[in-house]
Amino acid sequence: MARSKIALIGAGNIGGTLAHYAALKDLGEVVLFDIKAGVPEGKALDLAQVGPVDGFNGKVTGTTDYQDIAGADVVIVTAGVPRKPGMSRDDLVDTNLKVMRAVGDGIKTHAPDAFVICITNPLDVMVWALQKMSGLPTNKVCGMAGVLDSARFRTFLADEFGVSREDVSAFVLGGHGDTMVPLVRYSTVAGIPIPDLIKMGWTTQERIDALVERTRFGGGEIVKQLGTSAFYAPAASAIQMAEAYLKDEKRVLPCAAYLTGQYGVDNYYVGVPAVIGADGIERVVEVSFEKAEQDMFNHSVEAVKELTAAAIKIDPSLG
Ligand code: A3D
Repeated sequence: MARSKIALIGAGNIGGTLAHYAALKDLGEVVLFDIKAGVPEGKALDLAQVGPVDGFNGKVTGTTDYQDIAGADVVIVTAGVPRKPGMSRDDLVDTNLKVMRAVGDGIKTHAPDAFVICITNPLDVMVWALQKMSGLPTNKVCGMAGVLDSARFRTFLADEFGVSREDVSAFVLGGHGDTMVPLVRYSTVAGIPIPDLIKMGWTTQERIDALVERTRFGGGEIVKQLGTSAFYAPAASAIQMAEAYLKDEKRVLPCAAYLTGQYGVDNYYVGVPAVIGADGIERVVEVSFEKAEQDMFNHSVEAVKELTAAAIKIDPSLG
């Protein structure tokens, strides 16, 4: 059987890390694409030379030519610019929208059957634009944010309780911005909901509230220290989604999915739990909200809608 092909559009910090994870997990042949000649080729050569040491045989190549992504099964998009300290994700709209136009054309022409995972920020608007610009079906285009935001919340919760990170599950829904909605009621330690753990005296509501706030600004915390965006955990999160598609795992993962009435939202990409399998986003899972959760979710959706309207102003063909 032929190996799967994974095309990575953008060979920067996340792109390079994605290639490394994809190779180590032997997910298939990896093609790194970037407009900066030399970068994808150089990174690919370096990564291919990891093969003899770590035991993977899939080809890793670098290119500046879209023809080389032809027939890709998965395309992961990180092309564009990341945040610098003091910037919000929303400050990137103008620049990254133009990048999505070129990437959308490349995918439409050369990899129209791929499952596309967008990571470029501001995520919910970029994935929405990329779907329109590529013309791929909405179930085959999604955004990575929820797995990362949930991983951040899970890390903070595990540290708080002094338990394994693996035993903590959490959902973070809504847009990938400061309005994201970490759902405490649906977050558990080995199936025990956080509110029960508060009653059991493991922690307090105040401490959980502080962790929710830290999760909301978890990306910014790293930008401030590093001077640029996080890349290890974002790459690991997108690879988990790619693997779910390639292996038809039916994983239930929070991701930016196109909504057609679910959660009362129509024609926008918003972070929700979804089943990922061989058909891409196979199903959106609709959980019920309490009043306060619904208010937070609505607030987050409003932020996504406002930014989408701003994108349409910049590129009226999207309207
Ligand atoms: P960086 O290391 O700068 O890599 C971006 C790469 O894109 C660079 O190598 C550029 O040369 C390349 N590029 C620019 N324009 C094009 C183009 N038209 N076609 C192909 N390649 C191009 O950034 P990064 O890898 O750290 O981050 C990439 C994106 O991910 C940024 O927009 C970040 O804000 C975003 N990001 C999102 C999350 C989420 O959770 C959604 C987390 C972290 C970063």
